[in-house]
Amino acid sequence: MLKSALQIARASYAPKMPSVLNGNVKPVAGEATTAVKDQEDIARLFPNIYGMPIVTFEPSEESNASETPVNVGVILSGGQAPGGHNVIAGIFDGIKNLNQDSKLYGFILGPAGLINHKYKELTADIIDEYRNTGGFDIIGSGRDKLEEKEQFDKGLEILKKLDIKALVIIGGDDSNTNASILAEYYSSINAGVQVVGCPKTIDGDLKNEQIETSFGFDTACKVYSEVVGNIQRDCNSARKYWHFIKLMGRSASHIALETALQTQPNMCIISEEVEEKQQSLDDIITEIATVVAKRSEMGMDFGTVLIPEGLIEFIPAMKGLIAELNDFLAHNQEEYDLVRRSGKRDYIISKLSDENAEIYASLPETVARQLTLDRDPHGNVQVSLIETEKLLAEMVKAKLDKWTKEGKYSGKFATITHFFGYEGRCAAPSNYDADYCYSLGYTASLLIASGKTGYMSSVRNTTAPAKEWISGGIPITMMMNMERRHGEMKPVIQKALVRLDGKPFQYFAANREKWAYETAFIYPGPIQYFGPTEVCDQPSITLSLEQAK
Ligand code: FBP
Repeated sequence: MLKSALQIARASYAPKMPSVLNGNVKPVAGEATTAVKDQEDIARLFPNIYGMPIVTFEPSEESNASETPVNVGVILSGGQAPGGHNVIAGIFDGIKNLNQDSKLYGFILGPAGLINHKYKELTADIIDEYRNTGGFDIIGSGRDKLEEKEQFDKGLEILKKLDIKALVIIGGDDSNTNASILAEYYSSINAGVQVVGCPKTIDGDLKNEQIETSFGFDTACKVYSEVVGNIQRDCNSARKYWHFIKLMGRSASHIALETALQTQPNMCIISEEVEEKQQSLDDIITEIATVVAKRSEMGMDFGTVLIPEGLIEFIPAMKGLIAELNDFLAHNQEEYDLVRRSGKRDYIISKLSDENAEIYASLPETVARQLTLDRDPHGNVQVSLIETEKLLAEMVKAKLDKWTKEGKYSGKFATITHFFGYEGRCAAPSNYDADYCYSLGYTASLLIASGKTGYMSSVRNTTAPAKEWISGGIPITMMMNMERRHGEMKPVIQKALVRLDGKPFQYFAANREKWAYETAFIYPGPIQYFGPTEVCDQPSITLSLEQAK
């Protein structure tokens, strides 16, 4: 494979690790834990793995060497996130350190690989090819859900055949929820297979008191901030466009918020605030148009607006419309597919409640169509396919046209729209993600060596230099509560949305007025991999603010 000079240099980068992981360790257990909410239900559903203590690895006199090989299986689940290959490299080095004959098997294309028995052994040569690289292409990823007993049993067949002692599931909140269900099931039947999770998602919404951040968030946000910064410099040079920029994040607005903190755009919408204030689409449009008009009066017919991908589902009226559409299409998809393209919009309008029909009819043609596109495997609308950035740009234009007619506005308004998501998900991991991921993987191997199951690998104190990071494991049930999913109450890991009382949002809220009118753009530039630590090793601003004492 031909490689760039940077790839070659990057291949030999040795991730920085918590110093405790350089020697032998022992797990030190804390107090018994409880679930964040609905403790009785979670305890009842997870009788074998509920209540376990948090463990922290501390130096030990005793060797961690294992007399027998420790074979491990690994699955990459869900969307790509920078650093996944380093988690796998960390697991590999960790289990080889336990016993040189240990083997690592990767299941191909996500959870489906386990069920269909598609796997490959990840040898030293393969691992070395992928160290410090972005992407999940070493084994591929997939969004199939592991949740049925038949799937667990089918998986167990291949795990037994390969003499696999433990399975590491690298995924987001749903995949780690399923990891704990699998851990519970394998414990209940004494299958002899441990299950350990790893916190992944660029969305940054798998975090809590114990898990500081999900991996990939840091790199993805740095990539988006680079391009948003470049756009802002262009914008400030030409002074003739308003850029409407949508940023990934299925539900939470962490990515948009972090990118705003790094680049100081003129506006950034935060979905969680829209929901809290019960804003309508028109409220958001008016808010943007007001800033556009005021900047225009100040002689600035240009600017940037950041829009979180999940926005549409946080606008209360749109949420109601989408819920009705999800439900309707779940039962009538075939009939809908048979309707001619030109008649689809009227067909949907005729089937919705009066209130939702009115909202649907008011939407531009493209967005109305996008709201009825195929659902994801969970039955949800695929927000990454909805062009919210175009919707907002068009509607702000319509509002300004109206104001022009009413003599309230006389500026120019030319827009360019962008969507950044896939550009950042497979970027070469920043030093933070390269180090964090390798440590997460290495820690997972130690959790396995300590016989733990139903735990998530955890590396904490990551705003300090890496040698001071704390390695350990968090019982997954501790992060769970009961939520309604598809009409049924299910145990799930709580999704971490942007907290309006949190320091990152508070910092943004305190500065946004200034950023709107002063053009205080920041241009962060590209991720730096080699150079001074203050340039190369900084964590995200979100994490730094959250962890600030
Ligand atoms: P994960 O939570 O599975 O990591 O994926 C997050 C994400 O990148 C979202 O930001 C985005 O909405 C979605 O994946 C896109 O999904 P797909 O990869 O299926 O296009």
